[in-house]
Amino acid sequence: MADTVNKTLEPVLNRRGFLKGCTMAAAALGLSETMIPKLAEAAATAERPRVVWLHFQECTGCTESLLRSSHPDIARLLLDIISLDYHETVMAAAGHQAEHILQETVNTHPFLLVVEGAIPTKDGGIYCKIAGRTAMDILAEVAPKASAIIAIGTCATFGGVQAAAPNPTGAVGVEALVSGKPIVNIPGCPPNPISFLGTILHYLTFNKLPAVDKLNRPLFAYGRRIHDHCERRAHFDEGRFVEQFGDQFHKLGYCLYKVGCKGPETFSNCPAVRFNDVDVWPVSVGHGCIGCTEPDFWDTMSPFYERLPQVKIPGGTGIIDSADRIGKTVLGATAAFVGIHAVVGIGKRLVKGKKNSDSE
Ligand code: FSX
Ligand code: SF4
Ligand code: F3S
Repeated sequence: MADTVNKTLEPVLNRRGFLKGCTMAAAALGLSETMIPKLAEAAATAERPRVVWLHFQECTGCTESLLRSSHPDIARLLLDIISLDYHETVMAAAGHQAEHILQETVNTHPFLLVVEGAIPTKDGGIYCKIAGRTAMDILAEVAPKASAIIAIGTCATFGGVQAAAPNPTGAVGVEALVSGKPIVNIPGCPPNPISFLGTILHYLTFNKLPAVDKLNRPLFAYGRRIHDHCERRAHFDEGRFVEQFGDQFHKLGYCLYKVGCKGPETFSNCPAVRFNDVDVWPVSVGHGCIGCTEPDFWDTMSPFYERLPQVKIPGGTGIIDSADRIGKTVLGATAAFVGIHAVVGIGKRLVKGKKNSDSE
């Protein structure tokens, strides 16, 4: 049945593309190069896990970014290593045939469940129905039969934009309704495809889901704060900020904190793994992070263009202000460096602090 899905996409990967995909996934997982053959072997020889992919309240951006990304290797590698038995967006089957496939898979085989989209709970869940059944009912039937659950996207993990105040449909993420099953959350609006692929490859290689933080996000992808591995961090530390979009400091690539960047409170691998073939991420193209991997970010991270209130900004004027003075100021510069980082250290503790224990 996976062939039904594969036929709508390009043919399977050649060996080179396969290894390239495994190499990217290994890097994202933080594994050493020596693990690449093991990853590739598991991907090639392990029994392809059956995957049932349910769509609820969402924009399908997660699927779009995964399967129609400009990086075809990721999508094709994924379709090489899993058997995507049910996926409403890309499967050829429709109507009763599609429902039959769903029933057959969940009732006769072990399978991984992927959920994309929030689940509306208000008024008996009537705000999202598929084949005459509510998302709540479908999840209640399918989730207990799954070996494990991957919630993909901020909608399926934390409710997403649908759950933004006043949350008119009572939208929630999977965890609010399902217990007693291993659940991995891969938030992001949409998340980076490599975080999903890395989770699947980890499952195939080590026979278990990856280690997670207290929000059930894989540590390999969400274990570090954006701010701590951002290429503009040196500007932050030096007190060099964009004051408004389009100003001279924006053109110089200064830190976006004052125009609303939420990197100091957001945990994700965006600066490291980046997006698309051109290696970009929001901050690299001049827009602050809006915190899309965090719970309730539509409420807690907005207004998106106002600065976070609890981050102490270093007031430095620069460690070395002239190349000519480098030699003379080395000792002073060292002292200034320590001083500035002490200030930033205080700032870090002032940042909500709710997840510091996970990442530091
Ligand atoms: Fe939600 Fe996925 Fe945002 Fe959209 O489908 S995470 S609205 S990008 O894409 O669920
Ligand atoms: Fe990067 Fe944003 Fe932190 Fe500035 S505030 S260093 S742009 S993450
Ligand atoms: Fe989202 Fe921020 Fe990354 S907005 S895509 S977590 S840079």
